[in-house]
Amino acid sequence: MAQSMLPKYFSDTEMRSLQTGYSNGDVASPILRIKGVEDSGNVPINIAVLGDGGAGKSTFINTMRGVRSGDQGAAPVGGYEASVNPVGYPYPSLPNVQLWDLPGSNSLGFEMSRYLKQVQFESYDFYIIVSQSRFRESDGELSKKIQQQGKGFYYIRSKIDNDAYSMQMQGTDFGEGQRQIRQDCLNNFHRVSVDPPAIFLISGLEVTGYDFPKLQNALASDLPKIKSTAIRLAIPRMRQEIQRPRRQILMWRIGICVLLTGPLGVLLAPRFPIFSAALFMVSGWIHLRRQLGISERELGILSRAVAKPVSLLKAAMDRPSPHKWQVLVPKLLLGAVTLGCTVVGCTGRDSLFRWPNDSPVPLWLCGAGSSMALTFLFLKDYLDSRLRSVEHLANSALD
Ligand SMILES: Nc1nc2c(ncn2[C@@H]2O[C@H](COP(=O)(O)OP(=O)(O)OP(=O)(O)O)[C@@H](O)[C@H]2O)c(=O)[nH]1
Ligand SMILES: [Mg+2]
Repeated sequence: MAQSMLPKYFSDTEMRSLQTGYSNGDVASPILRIKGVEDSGNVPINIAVLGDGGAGKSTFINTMRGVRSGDQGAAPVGGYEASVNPVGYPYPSLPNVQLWDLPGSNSLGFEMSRYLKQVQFESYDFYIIVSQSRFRESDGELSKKIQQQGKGFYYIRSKIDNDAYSMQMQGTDFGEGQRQIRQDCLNNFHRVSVDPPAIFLISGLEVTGYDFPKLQNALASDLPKIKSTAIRLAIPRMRQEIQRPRRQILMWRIGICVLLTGPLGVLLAPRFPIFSAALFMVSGWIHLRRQLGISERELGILSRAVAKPVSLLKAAMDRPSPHKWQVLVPKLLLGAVTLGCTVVGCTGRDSLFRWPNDSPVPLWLCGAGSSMALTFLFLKDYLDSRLRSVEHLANSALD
């Protein structure tokens, strides 16, 4: 599938100018630009229509768009021309919405993971699972994957006209039959531990019958929420893209600090690796802090533009990382090793570690290695946390 189907909020030129501005300390512009996109409602929304082969996906898309299967530009129906790649169709009732006709999840002969990769599953903003006659295991798997991404979906039981006919032939009350189908879907979602989505029983051949009108209304009223979720989920990606050039430069500088920590430490004070680590961690930290600090002026511009107090924006930036321990433990361990090498070196109790030929070099190398690793982790984590605080700032400004 073409890369161009990923939501593109900025043109290449715009992205380059935001990257340059950001590198020069302009933090407010990217956030305000994202806000502009959100306010304009001009957010491209890609909806994946997926499910088993023959479930009625293409028929559903055609009916949504008010075209028949034989019309020009209609999605091919019947499986004869089914493509291995998703195909996008504009949905005229809602501007900027594309319905993507995905190949049947069981029709490419792939395992689920390969199928998901083939259709770039994670690049869509919303999903509609189409299923016929009963809940399939693949429906459960797909809905789990959608929920894991924090995105929404609808569940469609298609070909309900066939069920209506069978029930009529068997003398079953159709209202009761529908209730049972819904209940069965709900039970299955609970069974696979997925929060049940909105469920619609439709005939892809009857736009005014069964739950089809309800589904169209639901999509129209859910669209603002789908758009804001799409933007929220895109922010980390946009942030990474805008910050990429600056991060690269700063990572180079961190690399230089790390390279200096080990050799310089061994040359100047081989018995005291903790001192060279401390020296380069502190100087690197000061440098990164200066480079990545957000000025009061920038915060003021942002605060006025989004009508939120500076104090609130600052508080959002200082939000702690959810992975505090995962980040802290390796640094503590490396710190302990570096400190241990220093203590052993200082107190002259290094005879145990002298090898071979009574040489202190292994101890020095151990100290240099751990001090380099410690400096690297400390500065890289600090860099990432500073860059992440911009994301928190963006989320708070856009809330
Ligand atoms: N009775 C009835 N037939 C339907 C309905 N939806 C689709 N069909 C028929 O089911 C067959 C398959 O429909 P498609 O829309 O091609 O199904 P698909 O899911 O796109 O199939 P693949 O692209 O092969 O994965 C066609 O013959 C459709 O006419 C429906 O709601 N009711
Ligand atoms: Mg199809």
